[in-house]
Amino acid sequence: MIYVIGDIHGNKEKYDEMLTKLSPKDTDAVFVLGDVIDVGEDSVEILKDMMYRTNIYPVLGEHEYMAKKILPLIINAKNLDEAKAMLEGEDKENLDKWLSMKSEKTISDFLSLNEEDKESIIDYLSEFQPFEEVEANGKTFVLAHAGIDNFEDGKNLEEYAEEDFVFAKTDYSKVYFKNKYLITGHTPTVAINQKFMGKVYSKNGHIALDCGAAYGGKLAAICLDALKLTYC
Ligand SMILES: [Mn+2]
Repeated sequence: MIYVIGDIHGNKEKYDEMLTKLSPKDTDAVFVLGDVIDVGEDSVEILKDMMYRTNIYPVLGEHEYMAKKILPLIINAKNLDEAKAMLEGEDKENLDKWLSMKSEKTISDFLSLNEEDKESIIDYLSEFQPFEEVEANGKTFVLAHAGIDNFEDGKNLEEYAEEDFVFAKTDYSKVYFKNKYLITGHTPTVAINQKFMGKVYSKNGHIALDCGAAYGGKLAAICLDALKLTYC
């Protein structure tokens, strides 16, 4: 079976609950659709759990994009204040931007790890893929955290930049692919259409999974083989 889980945002309770509900086998594949970290309290703990599971495949969100840019630069800082003081110019702007994305707890928890764990978190973040394309039950699915910016018909997915996938502004009224579904997180489904509050949005070749787990809503997952939804 192939599963895709939406934006977890540091909510370990819902992450654990979802994995318990899905109970993936070692031979199953669980794609985590980006924005695993920030907002919630348990980002680093979730990453540490994910990295030891061989059946979890992480997709890059803009929060991990910022993390993998900044964490290597502040790896020797003792705390957030020291991290702020050691950066300047564009690096400092990037840290400020990431902090405005509710990353303070993620950074503090990261800085309190031992050297080996810090290195393994940074290594793991580099494994997050900008997109994935998977087939299940005769259907093809493109997985991209926010969607695809600078979209051109027929353009190979490899040709897009990471930024096109993680910061995309997706037009949910537009059919991007004739024969493929586009699965995204990032945009809470309630922001696509009020009627989908707390529910997965599925229309026009889109499947949007972010049901607002970060803000008191639900964490959603889809089993691609059966197109079955699971909520926590
Ligand atoms: Mn996002």
